Amino acid sequence: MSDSTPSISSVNLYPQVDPLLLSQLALQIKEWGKELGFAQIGICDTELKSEEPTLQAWLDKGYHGEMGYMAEHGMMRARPSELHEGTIRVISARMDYLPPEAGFAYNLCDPNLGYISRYAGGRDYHKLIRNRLKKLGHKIEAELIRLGLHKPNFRPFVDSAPVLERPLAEKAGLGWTGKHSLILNKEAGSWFFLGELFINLPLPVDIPVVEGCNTCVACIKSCPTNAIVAPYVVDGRRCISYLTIELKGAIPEEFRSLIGNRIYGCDDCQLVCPINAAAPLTTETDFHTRSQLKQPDLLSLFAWDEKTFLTLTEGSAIRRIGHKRWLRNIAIALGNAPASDNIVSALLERKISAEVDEIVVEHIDWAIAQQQIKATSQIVSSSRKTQRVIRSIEKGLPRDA
Ligand code: B12
Ligand code: SF4
Ligand code: SF4
Repeated sequence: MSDSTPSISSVNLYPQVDPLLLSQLALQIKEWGKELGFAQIGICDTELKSEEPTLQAWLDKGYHGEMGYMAEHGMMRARPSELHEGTIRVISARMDYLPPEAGFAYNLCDPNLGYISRYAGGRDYHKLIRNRLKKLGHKIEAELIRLGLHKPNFRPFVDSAPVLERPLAEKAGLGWTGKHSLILNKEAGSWFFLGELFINLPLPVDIPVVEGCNTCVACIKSCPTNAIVAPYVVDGRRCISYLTIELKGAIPEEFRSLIGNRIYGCDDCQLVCPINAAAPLTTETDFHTRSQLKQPDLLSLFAWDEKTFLTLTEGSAIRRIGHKRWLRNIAIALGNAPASDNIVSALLERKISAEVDEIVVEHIDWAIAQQQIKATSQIVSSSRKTQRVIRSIEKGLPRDA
């Protein structure tokens, strides 16, 4: 085959298809999306050239930290047709995850409880959303075959692959980029996951929404670790989500007190966001918080041995961090809890258990030192920013407080 011969997947297989038929199909796809549990579906082209300089600047500043995969694929992240050959449209989908009885304020108020990001209390979303997107692809395929047309070439993506999901969602009309860098939707807030179906079908595209945050800066002001370094720009290395989930080694000391009782991820920038005031609850029972992770007591979680950890987090995203990082994170929260002999005993007991490594031991030592300082000085540590977040939840999110 000569270099100029297009490969099968890059040939437009649908040159003669009536635009009206494609418009009807786009509407049908949105209906199927709803039937499959998606809150909304939008369609966009693959042009992301304007995002490349911002993505490059973010990488050049090292904001990705240890997330090597963010830099590894170069600008392929901004070029869907390079990632999956032949792609000319992206079907962008969002699925709500806010569980009922989220109890945000109650959880953040009590430093003896661990706070787990509300996206992670139920089943791992990656597989669930990818399977639903695959089903959507098969429905489109069946319809095209029924119409006597070629089979489409499609591939689903959720999070893990090098895809610029948020700019795609914005182009597809699912919402606008908030100053915390997440996608916000006027009716739904930001408590949703994103996923995409890359496809070689020339569907009509949707129009991006014209909305914005206006003068609000609540998320920037409330971020416990000042990770939102400028509007729309998050220094991943400072974000509690990165520190507690992505970072494999020691958590830098400067962030430990600021982490408070957040043991897996963080929701603060979303909790103070006024657009989230009326966000809908998820319709997926799989995303409901498992009973053992609802308002969990730190000491009980710290007592889980590895086997218990693996059993109780089976099928959940939390399992990915492994038992040692779990202990590392809880040790920090115990160091931030009010002085207590029970906590110090649990830390000392854990320190000599067979399940810890050097990193966990170093965090345990830090926690014991924090406990000792508090025992002698009667300091009750609760950051002013967290107090403000709690007040904001109680005022703005009464259903979820
Ligand atoms: C790496 C990553 C992280 C990192 C880095 C975060 C970050 N802001 O980049 C860490 C681990 C910190 C993280 C944390 C979280 N994440 Co995350 N994360 C990702 C991932 C894998 C890539 C994001 C990325 O490309 N970052 C690189 C930067 C450069 O891209 P960007 O922020 O999108 O930047 C673009 C825009 O901001 C824009 N931009 C820049 N300047 C300006 C200026 C203006 C005016 C405008 C309009 C735009 C703009 O240009 C940039 C380049 O295109 C995506 C999944 C994916 N594949 O896309 C999930 C994803 C973004 N994460 C998600 C979630 C839920 C979270 C958390 C809420 C989880 C939690 N509760 O702990 C937090 C939120 C933290 C936050 N405020 O961002 C969801 C967001 C869903 C949504 N509603 O938007 C995603 C989409 C996963 C998914 N499939 O659902 N995450
Ligand atoms: S998730 Fe938490 S730490 Fe990360 S940017 Fe939002 S408020 Fe800051
Ligand atoms: S808190 Fe305010 S600035 Fe931040 S994303 Fe929400 S509306 Fe935008």
